[in-house]
Amino acid sequence: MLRYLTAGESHGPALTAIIEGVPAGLPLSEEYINRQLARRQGGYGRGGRMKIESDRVQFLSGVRGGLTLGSPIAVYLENRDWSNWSLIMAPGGDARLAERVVTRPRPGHADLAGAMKYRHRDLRNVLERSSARETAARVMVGSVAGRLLEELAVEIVGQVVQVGSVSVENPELPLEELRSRLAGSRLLCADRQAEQKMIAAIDRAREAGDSLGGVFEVRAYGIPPGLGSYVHWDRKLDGRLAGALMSIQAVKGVEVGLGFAAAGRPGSAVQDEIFYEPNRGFFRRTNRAGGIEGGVTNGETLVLRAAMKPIPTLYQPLKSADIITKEPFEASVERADTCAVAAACVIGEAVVSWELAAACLEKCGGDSLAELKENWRNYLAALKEF
Ligand code: EPS
Repeated sequence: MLRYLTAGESHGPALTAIIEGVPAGLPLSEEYINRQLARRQGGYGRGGRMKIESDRVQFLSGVRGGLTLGSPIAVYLENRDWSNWSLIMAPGGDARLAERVVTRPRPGHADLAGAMKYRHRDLRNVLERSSARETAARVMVGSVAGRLLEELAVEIVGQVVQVGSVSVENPELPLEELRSRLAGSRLLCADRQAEQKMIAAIDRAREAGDSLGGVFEVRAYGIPPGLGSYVHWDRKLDGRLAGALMSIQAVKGVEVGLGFAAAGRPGSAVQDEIFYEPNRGFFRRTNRAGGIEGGVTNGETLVLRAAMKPIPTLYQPLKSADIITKEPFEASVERADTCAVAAACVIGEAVVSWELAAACLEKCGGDSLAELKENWRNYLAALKEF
């Protein structure tokens, strides 16, 4: 079983993760994870914090000589901003803490509901953990899963398909073309014309003190039929993937395949008909289901989309009420991202990689990579015989 825990506050000393269940013998380097972290930090529209951070991990356990050991992998990621917050965030407490108590909940954040739940009188105790800084930990975890999937020839590709009201013309590009178009993109967008318009929209939003959301898509290529299961609700892979994507900060909606559009079509325009050719086996000519039927992968490309709301931290004031004085005030901030959809897309790739790696291990098991690959090959061979 693959599992992980993360810990860390946004302005605390570090983020950490413990990952358990990764087979032994998987080639894994800190640099590999750092490359994914750098992608998360990029994307046009990020704010001042990303100029401070330069996310780089250190393995504390579970990896030796460039290979996983099969033991828990502990990963450590330092917050550079910590040096500016070490008194306020000190575990031992400091007199200066009292002057910096946060009592003004920001609309759209976990601040107020979180404080009510945990009986906090300082909203910093909520916002430090609810912050999207935590997603750096999920990218480091997800990239370990991504490394495992590479060994099984599964490829995960994310692309931004909408920012604000600007959408890409055609998200259905062949994989090679999609890859090459994404390579030089500043927004993880494969449509250069749309990207220019998105960048202009982000500039306008920044000047207006506003923020923008959008939609990103994550595709998984090379997934065989039979991952996940129809037999019980918590084994349905679409449910797990949707839960993982939905748990990303600011994500408000998830679609698989046609998603919400399927509701408005007649049944004849929603299902994917099944064909058989001796050298190809069973296949579909359409992929409206997005690669999953009945909670089980069907061998077609997995297509998932997530909608991200505009970041709620605005330079424009929003009405709120103080938790101590109960007085109304207007919430505004000094530092925020204008648009983080490209970052969310990288996080989406990470959480999808995690769920798929877990599903692959559930299907084919293996304490070592060699054993997993043997089981995987046998499974693929059996599918050919079906
Ligand atoms: C975030 C607010 C900003 C973002 C942060 C998420 O941080 P700060 O409060 O330090 O200005 O930069 O994102 C990250 C730190 C990150 O690594 O992505 C929030 O409130 O969610």
